[in-house]
Amino acid sequence: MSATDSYLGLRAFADELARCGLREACTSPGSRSTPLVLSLAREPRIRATSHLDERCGAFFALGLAKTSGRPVALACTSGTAAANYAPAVIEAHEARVPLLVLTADRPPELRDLGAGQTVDQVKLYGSAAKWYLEVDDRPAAPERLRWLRQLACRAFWTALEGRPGPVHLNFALREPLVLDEPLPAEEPGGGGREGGRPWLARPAVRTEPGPRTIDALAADLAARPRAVLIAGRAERDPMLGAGLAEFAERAAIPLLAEPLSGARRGPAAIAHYDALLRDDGFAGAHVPDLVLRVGDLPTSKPLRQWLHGMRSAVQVAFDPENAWQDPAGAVATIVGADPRATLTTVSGRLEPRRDRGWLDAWRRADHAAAGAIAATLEPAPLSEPKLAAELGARLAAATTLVVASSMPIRDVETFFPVRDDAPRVLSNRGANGIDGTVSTAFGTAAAAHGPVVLLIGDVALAHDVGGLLAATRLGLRLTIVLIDNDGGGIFNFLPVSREGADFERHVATPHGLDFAHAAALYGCGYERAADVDGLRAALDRAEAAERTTIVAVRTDREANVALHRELWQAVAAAVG
Ligand SMILES: Cc1ncc(C[n+]2csc(CCOP(=O)(O)OP(=O)(O)O)c2C)c(N)n1
Ligand SMILES: [Mg+2]
Repeated sequence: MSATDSYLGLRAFADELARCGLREACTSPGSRSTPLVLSLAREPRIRATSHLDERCGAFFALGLAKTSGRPVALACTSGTAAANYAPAVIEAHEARVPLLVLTADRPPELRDLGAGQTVDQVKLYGSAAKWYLEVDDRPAAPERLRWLRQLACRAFWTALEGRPGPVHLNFALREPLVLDEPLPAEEPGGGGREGGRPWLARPAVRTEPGPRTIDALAADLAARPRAVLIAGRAERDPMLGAGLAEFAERAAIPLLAEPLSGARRGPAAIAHYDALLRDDGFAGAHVPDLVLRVGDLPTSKPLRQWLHGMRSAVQVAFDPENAWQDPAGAVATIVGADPRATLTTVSGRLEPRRDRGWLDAWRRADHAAAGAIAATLEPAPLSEPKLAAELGARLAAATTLVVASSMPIRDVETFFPVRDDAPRVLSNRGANGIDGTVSTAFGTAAAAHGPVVLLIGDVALAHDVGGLLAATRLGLRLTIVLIDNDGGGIFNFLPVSREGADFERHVATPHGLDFAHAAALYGCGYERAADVDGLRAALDRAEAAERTTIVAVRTDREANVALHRELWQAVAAAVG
């Protein structure tokens, strides 16, 4: 077997991925992966970005795939290189993001014999990979090339369709790994199908609801007027948020939408449900009799507990991707049809004059909560909640906001206003990791049409500080809003915070890092903002800058807990 055979096969494979619609590949360096990486890089319809750290590369691919909605290919060498993909592959599985993970490996005759950089890569990502296949290295006969074309299509469509997720192909590659003659233009067997069509097309399926589903939902809504619509993270259908808002308004039911749903909009949206539901009096007096759930469960713990504690409410989940978002076993019906299509049809069946008293009660409470929050934050210095509220009010509709796990995503959920022109909000909430956040945001920046802002804590930034390399190496621009409370501020809310020095050292993990040095190392701008005016000016400058800028806001973990408690009390008093 010659290198020409390997390259002919991989050229057909890459051509077929491009025909399916793949546009992005993230490569990492190595020797065994050379034919794989060069074949992707040389396919003109694919943009191949290079990442020297596979963990960063995989999270970058995740951000690209989330933002674009298309599968993204990853290619790396053998050994621990491939293992470094694992966190992003797990997140992609949990969050249902399509990835094509292409790892290079030794052929069977070199495995488990002490050959260099060889580890067991068979099913390396376990159940996180939706589909796994060993791909051997074979002479480029016509039937082999036809199989590789079919394989590329199958991998692409498998990652994208049904429940999207990562597909792992492990390529055994034999030496020589580089060509010693030009690759012939002709492909044995004649190449792909006419007209640039993929070998195998798989038109997307949108599951329309059946008449019985519609009848049942319409009957539920008629019989149970105290309904709520809960919307959590849903990244696939860009029209879903507006569709849910329209339905909630027509049905006159409160819409409790996490910003990750894109549905915190329209007159039925309730922005401050997290703060409202912390008040037992409010939560108890506003128990619904029907709950419609779309997308992931929102992050809010009070919301989750409220949903879990309901005995009499009928809970209906829309789950076209078979994701089973119901840890408490509260859901009575799962509708597998597309939620937007279903609710649009149901809204045609609603009684024309539904009572608006239930929705109005929620809206009055939300209004009161917003007033209490503003009155508490207004006179106080710049804080974590104020920062979230400020971003919620200021970011333009064309912006994409990437939010780190821990307190940033919670503050965005609690303090973002209702806005019809809200920015798109993305977050790695499949597995809730704080890892790979910077890289995910750069991947988003590579795919988004408008500016990208990252809201991140200091521990999460320290965790993926190497991701900053994309700023200069790939020439990508982000505004990074860093909340630096020198440790994991989220843990100060927990009982473990009473454990003194052990808590500080092993849980809060203060590090004392000055991220100005990280900014300097990675060629980024750096500014500190001490108050709201300073923050606004710094954000203006960062957004106009040609390079990535870190805008750092220093906060105090204990004061942050006290402020959150003060805010929750103020909301409770306002609605009590
Ligand atoms: C990879 C990973 N490791 C550990 C955790 C547990 N964890 C959750 S939040 C957090 C601290 C995050 O700190 P920071 O980013 O500074 O945000 P803050 O809590 O201060 O808002 C940690 C370590 C996690 N979610 N993911
Ligand atoms: Mg922190």
